Amino acid sequence: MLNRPGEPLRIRGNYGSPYSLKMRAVLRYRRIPFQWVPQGSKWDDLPPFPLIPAISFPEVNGSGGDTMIDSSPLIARLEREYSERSVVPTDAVVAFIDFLLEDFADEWVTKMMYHYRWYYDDAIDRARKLLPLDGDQQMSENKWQASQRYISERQIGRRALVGSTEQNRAPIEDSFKRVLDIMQRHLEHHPFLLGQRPGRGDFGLFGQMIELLRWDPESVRIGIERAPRMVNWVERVDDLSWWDVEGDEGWVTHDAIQPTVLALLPEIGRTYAPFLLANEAAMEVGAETFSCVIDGHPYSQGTFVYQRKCLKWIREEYAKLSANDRRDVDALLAGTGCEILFTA
Ligand SMILES: N[C@@H](CCC(=O)N[C@@H](CS)C(=O)NCC(=O)O)C(=O)O
Repeated sequence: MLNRPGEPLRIRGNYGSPYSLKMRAVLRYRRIPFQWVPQGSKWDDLPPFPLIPAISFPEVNGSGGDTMIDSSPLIARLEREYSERSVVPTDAVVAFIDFLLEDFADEWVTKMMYHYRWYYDDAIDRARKLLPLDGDQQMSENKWQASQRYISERQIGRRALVGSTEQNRAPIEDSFKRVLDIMQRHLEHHPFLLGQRPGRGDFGLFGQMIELLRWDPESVRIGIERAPRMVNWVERVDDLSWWDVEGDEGWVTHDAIQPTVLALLPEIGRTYAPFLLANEAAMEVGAETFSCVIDGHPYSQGTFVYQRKCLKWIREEYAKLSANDRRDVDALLAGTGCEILFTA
């Protein structure tokens, strides 16, 4: 079915999917009318895609509707097509930091999410029982049992590819705890990462963290212990349609980014930056797996084409900065370990 002018966007997702909840939260905050379509349900008539979320855009002036995936490019498209309540900071330096934070959340914090969902037995038990019901609450008992087996075997089988292994446990879990500690401090004084309004980094972090802090038993327990403010934050960011913003107001200027947000940069430099470079180097020689040192621990996983693309996108955003803005970004990144993204 093609959308017609005036119809809402349609978003295919499920409740266990961090990127689906990320995009639903963006649409809610931006007050863009949408209809939620549970993936694989009887209501799901969107064209097939390998990933969720997918968003189906209405037809405008006979242009033909279309459907696309991938949350970051989707956010960029929504920015082009809807002007109110933007999630991109107006200061190019702040926007670059926001872009980097979103990517860190999407690609590194997601490892925490996958790990806490598919590594611990009680988490696996919960996920395998609940996830199949997203698409069909009235699923027959037999089908439900079969779906549980299928999903848990498949996801457990992919742990090593994503990086959730005994060897990588310390770098992933330690990073989760440090991010929680930083956010607990940050949220003591500020509602969002970069001012009085949420940016793309907030939504990226929200998507992963709502799963970690509301779903998966071990990470929920750690969250309550270390970062109750963050647990509450994810509930709030899920629906910010009520949050008032005036035009372009509310963003921090680049010389006023909070120290608690700047504290996330060395976290990126300690974990995600060496990961991205090692993945890129492995892809260049056609390796299927790679090893590197993250936060002093040996770390190995399968090479990821998509994450090489992420590194390219980060470099493109950096290249787009004016000379002055780049100088300011360099000053913010100096000594964080993130510099290697641009100098290697
Ligand atoms: N880069 C994509 C990632 C989306 C993604 O990985 N989605 C997961 C669910 S959260 C998925 O659909 N995985 C395919 C599968 O499990 O079959 C985005 O930002 O939207």
